[in-house]
Amino acid sequence: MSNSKVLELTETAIAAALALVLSFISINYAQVFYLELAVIPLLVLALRRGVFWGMTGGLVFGLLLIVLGQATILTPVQTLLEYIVEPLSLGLAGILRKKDSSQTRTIFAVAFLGVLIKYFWHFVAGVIFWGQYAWKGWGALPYSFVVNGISGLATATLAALVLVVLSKSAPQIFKAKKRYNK
Ligand code: 218
Repeated sequence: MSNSKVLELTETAIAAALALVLSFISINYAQVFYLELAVIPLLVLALRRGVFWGMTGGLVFGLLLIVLGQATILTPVQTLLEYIVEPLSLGLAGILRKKDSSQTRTIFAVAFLGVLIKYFWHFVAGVIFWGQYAWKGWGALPYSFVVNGISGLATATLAALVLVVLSKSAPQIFKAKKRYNK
């Protein structure tokens, strides 16, 4: 295995582990309002390493949530959608990364695209599986749209702000090392 693969694998493991730690201090208010800090290290990974490693980090994180009993499981298909397809697809935002991804507009674009894709799956799962929790008089579709729209916007905004602050103090976080320099 080349040195660069070792670096990428190590960074992927660190990002997934950080995401797991952050998931413990994220907000999940009554399964209605979510503020998910876990996306922050996964977006850093996508910004540094692009789509493949971003998706791999997301997959590892989603599997960790399931294995450690941290996933909210309603049905097998819902679990697949919200804890495998969803974190996998967050990494797709890495398609917008640059050689130097520390620019504010790159960070905003990746954060909003990634979280938009992620919350698209939560919205779909919400319509199919979470309808029984809808407020009185609300259909599953508008309920899921409002719940996931607000949570997605809040999560994307917070993630983008944190990443931009990080990029000002430590821009090197967003520039991937090509290979290990002795
Ligand atoms: C309408 C509705 N309510 C709840 C959920 C579940 N959901 C939403 C956002 C984020 C997450 C992942 C938390 O780790 C989950 C499980 C939904 N999809 N739709």
